[in-house]
Amino acid sequence: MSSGTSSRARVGRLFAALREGGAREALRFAGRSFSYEDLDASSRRYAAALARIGIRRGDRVAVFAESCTEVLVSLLGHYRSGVIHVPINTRYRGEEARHILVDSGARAVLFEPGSEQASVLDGIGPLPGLERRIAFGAAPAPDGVIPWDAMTGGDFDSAAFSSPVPEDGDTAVLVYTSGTTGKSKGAALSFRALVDNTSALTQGWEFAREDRLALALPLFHVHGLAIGVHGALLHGMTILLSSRFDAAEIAREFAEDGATVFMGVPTMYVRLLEHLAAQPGAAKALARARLFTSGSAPLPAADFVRFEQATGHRILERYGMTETLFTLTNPYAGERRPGTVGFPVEGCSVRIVDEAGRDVPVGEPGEILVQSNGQMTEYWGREADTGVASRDGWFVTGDVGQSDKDGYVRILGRQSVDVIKSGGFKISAREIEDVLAALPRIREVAVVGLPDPVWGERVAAAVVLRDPLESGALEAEVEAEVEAICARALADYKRPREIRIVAELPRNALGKVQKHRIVGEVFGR
Ligand code: MLC
Ligand code: AMP
Repeated sequence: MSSGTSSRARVGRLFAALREGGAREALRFAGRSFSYEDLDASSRRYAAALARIGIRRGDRVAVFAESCTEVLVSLLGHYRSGVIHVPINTRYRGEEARHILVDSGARAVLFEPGSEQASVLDGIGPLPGLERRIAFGAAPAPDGVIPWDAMTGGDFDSAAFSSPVPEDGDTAVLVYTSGTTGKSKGAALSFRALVDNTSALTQGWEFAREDRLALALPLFHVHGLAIGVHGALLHGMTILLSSRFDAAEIAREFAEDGATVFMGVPTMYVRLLEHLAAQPGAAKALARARLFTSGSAPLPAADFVRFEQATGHRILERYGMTETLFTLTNPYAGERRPGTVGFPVEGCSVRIVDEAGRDVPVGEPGEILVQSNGQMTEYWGREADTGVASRDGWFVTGDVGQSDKDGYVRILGRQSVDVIKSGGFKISAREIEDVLAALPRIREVAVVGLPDPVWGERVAAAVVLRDPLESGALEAEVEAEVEAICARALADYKRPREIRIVAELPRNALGKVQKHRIVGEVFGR
């Protein structure tokens, strides 16, 4: 469970603000404000309640809920007790969520009755090992489910969990991420990785106690979770939390709640720009901000320029990955160069190599390898996959990049056409292909990402039918079937937005499907 020395220095740093923050505002959510003292006390009660129900250090507890106070309190409670926090993407449907619950061996799951996630859990039904369900929110907890009050209310031993239990090498979270293969894998991130990497990154960005972070990124991925929550805790900042992103609400937080920092995926900046076009008055409040950052997908240089014209801010773009956390960033003080992700974060090294693994000259494209102080410990329970991801001590990102003469790195794309990034979510083309291939009418299917100005990429599918196409009506039927099976089996953002029926898929001489040709020849992009 723990690796190396038994230091607790990083865990201690993560909890310093809770220990010492007192009455300062730690969190604002849905119009309510919580001090550091409040978060300290409620997360201690929650940790004590976990112990009472027999959940211990090293056990996994899944959280399947939109961002809210309870999600944050449970995260802190898990950290205190050394229980591994397993967030699940709230857009996931039955099979996707079931896979994470089973793969992580979760002993408990936290959710909100009446929510979409509650119906998904109902559909999944009982699972061996998943002994407890914990509910929060206004709706009453169903029979057999532990209500939130029982986890955080009432008396508790005030000394319990005042010192967090885990060591720095312990796994803090399992963040599930897709790869080129179908099923998602859990990246095990230790306290050491989270604290070392996040503090290096955010010190560079001059995060400070006075900052108020407008946080609308989901807390089930590392962008919102690692930089957002850990960054804010390490600097004792205030989090202005939204359950989901809404451009008008972000603008309001800058105008009325004193927000100073915003982090987003590029799609959120497109939405903010649309909002500013409709409400030009909002730009004034954004102009007063201290910092805007972008990551998780390429920020088009044109959006960088439009945002600067509207607000005077040059968005600071950085690059990262669930498995390695954040490895490249533009400088805070120096030139933030559009279309680039800057330089290695302190504690990280980056190489750009050719197919033989040799460093390429400046300006030449190559695959990006990284060594990171935020490197995951393993893919949970998947030793072979963990091994394959590393080459001579370097993590193989699968991304292609080049550096310029000043050392700024530019991300050019990915090695694999089977990985799609849409709105900042990573999507496995294979997973969608497997779902569509189950339709009796479909003989073959290839899923690709099409370039898109709002989403970065949009999911599209080229389909070969078992019977030759008879009429246009059939095309509509196929679309309806695809839509229906996706609605049952896949998160909404994975549904193909364009479907084309083709006589055959383009292949090379060896019979391998050529996806780049599908993008051009079938979809005309
Ligand atoms: C929503 N939709 C998407 C989508 N999100 N379509 C494609 N890609 C997406 N990412 C679709 C829905 O299916 C729906 O379609 C329609 O958009 C409206 O849904 P919504 O729920 O109202 O969308 P919205 O809330 O506006 O969501 C957009 C978004 C969201 C950008 C806020 O996608 C998001 O939170 N993305 C952030 C992902 C993230 O945090 N990534 C970090 C990974 S970590 P329809 O047809 O049903 O109407 C990482 C490492 C690193 O990458 O370096 O950071
Ligand atoms: P994830 O697996 O969801 O953590 O996504 C990581 C991937 O997101 C990386 O491997 C990149 O492909 C992509 N990514 C992250 N940040 C950037 C960026 N600034 N520019 C381009 N791609 C990015």
